Amino acid sequence: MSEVKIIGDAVKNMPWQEGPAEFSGAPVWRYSENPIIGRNPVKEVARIFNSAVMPYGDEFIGVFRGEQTNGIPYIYLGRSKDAIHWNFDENKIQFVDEEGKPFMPVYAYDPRLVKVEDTYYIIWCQDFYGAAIGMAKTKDFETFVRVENPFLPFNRNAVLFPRKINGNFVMLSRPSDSGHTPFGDIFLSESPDMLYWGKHRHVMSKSPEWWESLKIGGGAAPIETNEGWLLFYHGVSGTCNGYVYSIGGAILDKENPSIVKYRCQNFLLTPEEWYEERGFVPNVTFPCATIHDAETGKIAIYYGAADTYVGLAFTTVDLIVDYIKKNSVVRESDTEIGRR
Ligand code: BMA
Repeated sequence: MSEVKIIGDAVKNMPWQEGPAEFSGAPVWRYSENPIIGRNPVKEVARIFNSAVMPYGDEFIGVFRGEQTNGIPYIYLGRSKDAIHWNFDENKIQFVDEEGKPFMPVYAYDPRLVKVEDTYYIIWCQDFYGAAIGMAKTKDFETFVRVENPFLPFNRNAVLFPRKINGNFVMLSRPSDSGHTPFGDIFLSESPDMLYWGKHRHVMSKSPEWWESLKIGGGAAPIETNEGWLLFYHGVSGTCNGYVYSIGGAILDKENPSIVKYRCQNFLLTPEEWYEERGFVPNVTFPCATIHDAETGKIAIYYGAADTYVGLAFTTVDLIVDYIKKNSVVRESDTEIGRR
């Protein structure tokens, strides 16, 4: 067994459930009480899914995709003592501009929550004359100030790295089209100031494996380990009956994360349970966050299920890095610097 180390903080009260002694596939197991968030969780919100959580003080906080009963998605704040049972604010997060004036997106979905230095950033998808990435920052989860939109449309999937690399903020994103995008690779962009983004690099493409043969997109914020950045992402396959979203894993180079060091050819989790196969959009497992404990190496993966629920799955950094390395296939488009 490897001795991989998570570089980060210890998490008090880490959500956890022991796994089986043996695995037939990837060493990832679902929480037995899944889904952890059911239908109609908040007044006028039909479903919460594709949401991101993190430790906050001795407790937990999260930004949740709330699909309102009128069909418009917005981001809601939630708090929890155990990262499993969540209390949501009834009102959606109120975003303001730099002068403190209300500045709400038309809609907002698939939020990620990432702390870089002393600031928490929320990254989501919104309308910017077409689907694009929106961002806001907060230090206290009371005032949420919008940050300039980092990219032009169309782009519907972005997540920040939890620290600057070589002095710059780094963001993964997946440029797309205006529809349900039957293509898509993961790219990386850098910014010195969260205002101007550049030094764009290609990180990884879809692969010939069935579960990620149509498109891929970044998922949870990368986890720093001594082996590199551990990335849980989503891979999509196009069946005759619609898309299937599975969870994949890769390890990116620490100093130059457009280089993929290892990439698991097998999915880590694919829709199998009723709450993943049945819902508003069937056959979706969509990772948006992890909680990870540097002391024990435990990892809890939070994923949207069937665009209807939130599911929780577990692994450890030793088990998952070992599995990704043993089943790794990297191609030229993964290992190159990604600059043409
Ligand atoms: C993607 C996004 C996700 C969603 C998925 C499956 O394009 O819209 O929010 O979970 O499709 O419907």
